[in-house]
Amino acid sequence: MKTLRILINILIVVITIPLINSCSEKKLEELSKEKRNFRKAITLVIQNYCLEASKQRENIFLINMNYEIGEGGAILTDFDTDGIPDKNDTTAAVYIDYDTSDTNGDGYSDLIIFLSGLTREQQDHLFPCEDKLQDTDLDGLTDCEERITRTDALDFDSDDDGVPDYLEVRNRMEPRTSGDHDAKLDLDMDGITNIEEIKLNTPTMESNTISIKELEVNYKTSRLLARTDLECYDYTISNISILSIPGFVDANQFRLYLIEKQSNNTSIRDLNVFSFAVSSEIQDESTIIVDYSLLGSTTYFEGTGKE
Ligand SMILES: [Ca+2]
Ligand SMILES: [Ca+2]
Ligand SMILES: [Ca+2]
Ligand SMILES: [Ca+2]
Repeated sequence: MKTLRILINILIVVITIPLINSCSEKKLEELSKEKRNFRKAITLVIQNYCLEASKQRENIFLINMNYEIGEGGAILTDFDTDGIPDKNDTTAAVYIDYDTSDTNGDGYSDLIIFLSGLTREQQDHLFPCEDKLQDTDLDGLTDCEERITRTDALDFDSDDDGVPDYLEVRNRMEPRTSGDHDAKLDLDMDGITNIEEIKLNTPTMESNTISIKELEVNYKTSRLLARTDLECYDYTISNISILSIPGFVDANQFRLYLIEKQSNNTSIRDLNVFSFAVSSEIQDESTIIVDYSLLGSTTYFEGTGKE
C-alpha cells in the first residue's frame, strides 16, 4: 500500500503547511512596495445578473490570479498564476518553476506539489492523472488534484463553509470537513474573517493595515427594480488591482466565482465560474462594463480608454 501511504503523507503535509509556510515567508519576504507604482485600479460592472426564480444569491469572489499580498502590504507577483508567488516559485527540490503552473506536466499543479513538498522522485509515485483538465465541480482544482487534497470532486465546497475548495487551498486554508470551519475564523485578528479576506484579495495571515486596505477590492450590489419578471442585479466591483510592471505579464488573469443557493433548500448550491484577462495596458481608473450573459464568452478586456 505504498501509494496509499504517500497520499496520507501528502494529506498531512497539506494540512500542516500553512503555519510552516507563513513563518518561512516572513523570513524570505522582500518588501516590494515599489511595485505599487505599477499598479492601476479599475472597476468592473457586471450588469443584468438574473437569478432563476428558485435561487438566491450567496456570494461573489473576484480574484486577480497574478499576485498576492505579502508582509507589510508588499505586492508579490505570480507570473504563472499558480498561487505561488514568483519569489517562491523556482524550487529545484520539488521541481516547480515560475513560468508554468504544472512544471512537469503530470496533471498536478505546482501549487499542490509546493504545498505537499513532494520531491521530484516522490512525484513519480503519484497515481497517473488520466484527464488533466477534468474539473467536474468547476472549483479550480482538477478531479485528479482533489484526490490528493481529499476534497470532493463533485462538490465545489467540500466543507460547506462558503469558500470553494480551490480558493481554500490557494489561501492555505483547510478545505475539508473537520473541526471549525476556518472561513469564519480571523487568523490575523484584524477584524476581517478569512472568507471576507479572500473576497477583498487580502491575506488571511497579515493584518489589514492602511497599506493593505488600499488594495482591498470593493463590491457593491444593486437590485434592478425595473425587472419585475426576474430578480436581477448589477455588481460594481471597484479598486481591482491591475499590475502593469515592465517585463511582467501582458494581461492580468482573473477568476470570478458566483455562488447561488436554492431558495427552498439552501444546502443545495450552485457555482458559476468565469475566467478572463484584462490588458496590463488598460488605463488607470478605467471602468469595464459587461453584461452577465456575455461573461462566459468574453475572455479578454482591452479597455484602453476610460469608459
Ligand atoms: Ca507562480
Ligand atoms: Ca474540482
Ligand atoms: Ca470550503
Ligand atoms: Ca483577518
